[in-house]
Formats: sequence, C-alpha cells, structure tokens
Amino acid sequence: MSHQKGKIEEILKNRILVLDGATGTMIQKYKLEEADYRGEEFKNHTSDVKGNNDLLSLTQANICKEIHAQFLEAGSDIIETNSFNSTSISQADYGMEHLVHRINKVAAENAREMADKFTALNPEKPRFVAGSMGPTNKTASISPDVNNPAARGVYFDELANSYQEQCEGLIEGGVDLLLIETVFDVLNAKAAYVGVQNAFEKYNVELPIMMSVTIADKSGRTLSGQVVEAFIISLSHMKLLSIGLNCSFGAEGLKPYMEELSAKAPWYISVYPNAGLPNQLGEYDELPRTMAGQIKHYLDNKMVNIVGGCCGTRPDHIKAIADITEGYEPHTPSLIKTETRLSGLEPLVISAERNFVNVGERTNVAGSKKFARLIREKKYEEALNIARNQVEGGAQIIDVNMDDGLLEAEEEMEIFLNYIVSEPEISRLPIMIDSSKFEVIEAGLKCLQGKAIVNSISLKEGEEDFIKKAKIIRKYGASAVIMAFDEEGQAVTSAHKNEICTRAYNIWTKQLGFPPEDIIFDPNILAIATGMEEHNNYAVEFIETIKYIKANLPHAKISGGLSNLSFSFRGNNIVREAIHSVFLYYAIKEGMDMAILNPGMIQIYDDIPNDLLALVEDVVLNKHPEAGERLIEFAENVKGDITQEARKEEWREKPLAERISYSLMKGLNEYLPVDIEQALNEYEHAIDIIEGPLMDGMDIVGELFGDGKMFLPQVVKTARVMKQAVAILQPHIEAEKDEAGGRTFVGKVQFATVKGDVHDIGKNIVLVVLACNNFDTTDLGVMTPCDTIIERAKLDKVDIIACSG
Ligand code: THG
Repeated sequence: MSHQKGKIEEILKNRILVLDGATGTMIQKYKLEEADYRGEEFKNHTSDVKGNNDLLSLTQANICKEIHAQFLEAGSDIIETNSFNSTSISQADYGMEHLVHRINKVAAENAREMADKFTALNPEKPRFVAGSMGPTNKTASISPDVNNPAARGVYFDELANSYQEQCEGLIEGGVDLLLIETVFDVLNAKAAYVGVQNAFEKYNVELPIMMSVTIADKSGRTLSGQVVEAFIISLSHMKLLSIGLNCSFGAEGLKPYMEELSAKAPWYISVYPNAGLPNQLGEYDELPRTMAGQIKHYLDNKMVNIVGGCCGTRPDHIKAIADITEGYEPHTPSLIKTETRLSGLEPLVISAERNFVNVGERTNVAGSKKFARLIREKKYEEALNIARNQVEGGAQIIDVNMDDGLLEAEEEMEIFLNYIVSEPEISRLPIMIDSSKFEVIEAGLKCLQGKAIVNSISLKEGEEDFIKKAKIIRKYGASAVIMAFDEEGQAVTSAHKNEICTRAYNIWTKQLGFPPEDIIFDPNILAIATGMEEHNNYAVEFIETIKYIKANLPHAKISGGLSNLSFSFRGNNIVREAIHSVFLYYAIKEGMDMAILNPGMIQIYDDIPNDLLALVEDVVLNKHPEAGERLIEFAENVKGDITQEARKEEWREKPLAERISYSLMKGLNEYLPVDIEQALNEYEHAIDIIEGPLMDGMDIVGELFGDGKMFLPQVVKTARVMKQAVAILQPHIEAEKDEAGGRTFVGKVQFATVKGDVHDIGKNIVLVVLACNNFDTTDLGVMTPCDTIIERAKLDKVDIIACSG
C-alpha cells in the first residue's frame, strides 16, 4: 500500500484536475475473444466470461496497464482502476464472486504501477489512482417484480457488504482515493458509503471519496427518481472530496444540472460526461474538440474542479480536455447551509422563516384504526391510499408507525416503506420513521433513498444509548426527532423540557459534532382538560419551551404530535379541531416549525364560533381553573358530527356570492357546480365571477394565511377548488370572447411556473384574466427551466414574460 495521502485536497484548491476516459471503448479496440478473457487461469471456468472487462486485470494485465498509460500520456491526473463491476453482486453474473477481493487488489496495483511511473517522470504533476466502484447491476429502490412493489433485487446490507469487500481490495492494492460512480440510485450510494466506512475502520485508513451521480433522462432525475437537490440532501451527511455527474448525456445536456449541483453542493465538483449522445449504432461520436469546447463552459463559469470523460471518450478526448484546463480558476465549494434539509424524490427545505410544515399522522397503526386493520389484513395498496390522501390533503412529510403488539413491526415497516417508494406521488415527500423500537427505525432507514426523519430517540436510556443511536442515524444520513425524555422520565414542566433539550443538543452538536439543524425537538404535547388539575398547564409548558429552544438552541427545529393534545375529547371532532387550531395559532407564533397531525382535520382559527373559541382559549392557555370543566360541558351539547351537519345546511342559506366564497375558503367542491351555474345566469360576464366572489374568497384566504390563521393544507384545498371553478368558467369566458367578435390585440404574454415549483393556480387565474382582456397568452406549464423560458420568449417574440414561483 502506498497512497499519495493528503495531497489531492491541496492541489484541488489551486488547479483543475483531469480524470481519464472510458475503459470499455479502449478494451473493444483489442478485439479480445473468450479465450483472451479467460487466459490460462480460467480456461476451465464453467460460464462464459467474454465481456467481463474487470477480469482482464488478472488475465490481460498488460492491456490494462497500456490503457492507463495512454490516458496518463494524454494528461490525466487521476486514473480509475478497472474495477467498475468488481462487486460480488455484479460478478455473480459470471460466477466469479469469489474473485472479487483479488480483482480489485490487482486492478489497483496495475493502476498504481503506471501512475507511479508517470509521477516519477514528472514529480511536478503527481498522478493519482481512484478506485472505481460502480453502481452494481441492481437497484435497492425499484421493484424488479411488477406484481409486487415491495420486492427488491438487492437490499441495503447486501450492498454495503459487497462494497466493503470491493473497497478492501482497492485499499490493499494501494489506491489514493475512491470513486463511487455512475450512481443511479442514491440508496445504493448510501450503502456504498457505509461499506467504504467499514473498510476504512478495518484498515484504519481514511481516503478521500469522490461521488458521481448519473442522470437518467431529460427529466433531470436519477433512475430511481430523485432530482438534483434531493440527492445532494440525501448525501449531505457524507464526508466527500467531490460530487459530480458522469455518463448521462453529453457535456452539453448536463449543463442545467451541473449549474444546480455546483451552486448547491458543499464539495468540490466533478464532471465526466459521455462523448455526446449515442448514434443509431450505439457509438459515441462527439469529437474531442467539440467536447472540450463544452467542458470549457464549466471552466469559464468556475463550476468544476475535476473534469474527464465517460462512455466513448478516448485519450484524444482527454488530451483535448487537459489542454484547455490550464490556467482556469477552480470552483469554490458552496457553504454548508444551516437550514433543515430533508428529501424524498424532491427536496424539503425548512428555513427559520419558512411556513409551518405538517406531517401526516394517519399512516400509524396506533393512531388510526383503519390503517391498523389494513396492515393486519395485508391490504397494502389500500393502506397506501391513506398515505396518498394525506399528500393530497397537504401533508409535506409522512409519518409511518407500525408499533402494534400483533404486528411484526420491523417487517411491516420495510414492506410499507417499499410500497411508498414505488409510488412517486407519495415518495416525493420525506418520510418520518416512527417507532419506539430502534430496530424498526433502522430497518426503515435501509429502505429510503431520501433524507428521512427518525422519530424518535431520547435520553430515556441514558447518554451511552443516545450516542450510539445518534451515530447510527448519522450513518444513514437521517435527521432525528429528539423527545424531551430522560433517565427520570417524560418532561412535563418547561424547566425540565428545557434542561433535557439543552443536554441533548450539547451531546449531539458538541460531543458528536452533528449539525444542529438535523435535530427536531419534540417537547411532548400531552393531553389537556383531562379532569386532572396537574394536566391543565401542559400546553402552556410546551409553548414556553418553544420560546426557550428558539432563543437558546440555534437551528434546532420543534415538532410535536398535535392530536395527543385533545385526547379527552375523542369522538368530538368539532372540539378537537378547535383545540388544535388554537394551540397551533399560539405555538406557531412562537416558532413551532412542524407538527404531526391529521391534515384533513384542522379548523380555521377565525371560523371557530366565538363561544367555543373563548372556552378553548381558556383551556389551551390555562386561563381559568374551571376552563376544562366548562369546555366539557359545552362539548356535551355540541356532539361533534351533528353540529357539522347542521352547519353545513346553514351556510347554504347565504347569498350566492357568499356561498361561492365559502366553498372556496373551506375547500369544498360539493356545491360548486350548482353555485357557479347559478352565477352564470346572474352575472353579466363569466369573468366577473372570478373577479368577484372567487377573488374575494382568495383575498380572505391570503389574509388568514398571512396571519397564521390558516395552514398550508387548508390553502392547498382552497387552491384546488379555485382551479375547479376556473375550469368550469373557462369555456364560458372563451365563448363570450368569440361572441364579442374580433379582438383588439393588446400584447403577447408568456407564462411559466419556474423550475423547482409545481404550483400553477395563481398563474392560471392571471392567465384567464389577461386572456379576457385581449392579451395573447401562452403557458409553458410547471417546472420550466430558465433556458426554456428565454428561448421560447425569443422565438414567440413576446412582450411580457410572467413567471410564477
Ligand atoms: N411525538 C412524536 N411522535 C408521535 C407522537 C408525538 N407519534 C405518534 C403520535 N404522537 C402522533 N400521531 C397520532 C396519530 C393519531 C392520533 C394521535 C396522534 C389520534 N388518532 C385518533 C384517536 O385516537 O382518536 C384515531 C382515530 C381513528 O382511528 O381514525 O388521535 O407526540 N414525535
């Protein structure tokens, strides 16, 4: 083992380094046959091995070294070992799993020998060997069985072990760094990282790690569905030398993703694209100078530190690239953010100023009878609908809990999360893995490519246990809910809550060096108005602790299980909803960041009838010793569902405009078609219905949202109703326009919702209004990249560009 330690980080500060090109294309030129692959040693091997390029490290070492030499000659600073497929998982195709350690070791030695030779010739330009670790031929996030979404071709632990074995061979062979590459599923990459760390521990070394992801298609996602920012977040716990993109399309096609990556990732940046897109014969024929010209874009914009080539790139490509890197200033990694960042297929960033985030509580066997029954009966597809409904109802994170004495919680967690992962609509959200058993949590973490939240750990079992679990959580790159629990038990007073949170914060951040933004404190939301006097102040104690955490424990977030609060009023949803709304109103004011709740069950604060509101405020804020009694008394008379029924009828008596506004504010679509129909008869122009009652309703929603009296899931429902209303009205508006005959052309407006955003309701409304006023409008839809917006605007010669985001 002779690594060139500690130098590459220094060199990268000052100049651009060049990787090598494709090995496969080079090997093809030698036109090797089955017998050449086998060599003497494997001539009796039972299965065919032609195409197992990694085997050539053993049987045709000279060819491998010759290829390395050609790239070194062309100017590569870093060459890759010929070990892309040298894991037991990939070698199983050839029945060569047992050779993996040796193949990796020899591959590394071959490269080491040539790199050292070139370094000796010119010590000013030291050459490095990167141990290539490919993605394997299996993904841990996608089911290979169409009939079973929960099936997997490979599991996390298998991958981690397989990568560890590969990494050990590479270390023994003397590589300088490791390159986890062509990542198409970040869950595989997380397993690779764990395998590499285990190998480091075993050999007591630590080598720099390069990570390189491949984008599957022009959607800009990995094969397993993550967008760029989402996978950066998934990898954010890793200590990496660099991150980059390779393979995919040519250098040109990678531009928008490289821009995002270099702007958001806190490591050095690499890029080694294919030589363009493959032609009809599957060959890559981008010319060296064309490719170099495209790489130049990245250099000009200070976006990269390491450049090279992937499929189809030969030594002349590498030479052309190496020739232009001279004199360019390297990219400076962007700073690590202090926001709480989570991901599923898409990112969820919770900044200090951000609006409250809600976590769907319904996929919890202990919190929903229906969900529990579906899991017990193994009706996973139906159980999935509960998750989907929460997403549609505005949940931004999904809590999953399988703790039930009658269930194999670990197994059920794994199955259900694998189901969720197969459902892009749901798995775009981060997952909160909820269990009191740590084995269940760990099983869950092994299923998720995104950055999840562990719910929960605490100091209940003492510091040693807390530290052990915290380290495991970090290993998988998750954030954690820390409950205000210690060796003494559950904290109920704010003093005790504050003390525990401070202690946990110090261990997590100072002793373990973990980022504070990955802590989500849960200072225990406990039931109030239970009839026991000592419970009366529970909500107040919680709110006091919010203030304390916000003032004293920077960047930590605060959450809680909201529905616990109103347990004494089970069966009376009117009262429960009112209690939740009042509590959130005050808690969010003090800085509560998120809560586990039923997104479909939050009343609008301003809509709580005055008599009920007064009673609930007294209870939540503990203003009166008899407050609980009075609320219970009141509750007896407003038997939950009857009142809701009665109220339903009541609002139908209101004038038309108010009814339309009401439907909108409440997110109700039941009466919308009838009311709009009536409005079409009463209003002169269809557009007046939008500009009148619908916009009035929107204004109120905007105000309530701004005041913290409405929460996102409610706003989302509102938006959906607005969209439905506009859809009903649009044909009428068009027809009226035609009737009016001819049009006075005012101007051309191009609309788009910007990349990163999928919301288009506001935009659609503006579009309709402008169209009615004789503007010529075009709509590019949602998630529109900047380049497209500009290109289309030029093409269509528009007068105004309008963006929604
Ligand atoms: N903190 C953290 N995690 C938690 C909690 C917490 N996880 C679990 C729980 N508390 C939050 N989840 C729920 C889910 C449902 C209900 C309460 C809390 C609930 N369910 C209805 C009931 O019991 O009346 C069930 C109705 C039905 O069966 O449909 O109230 O505090 N970190």
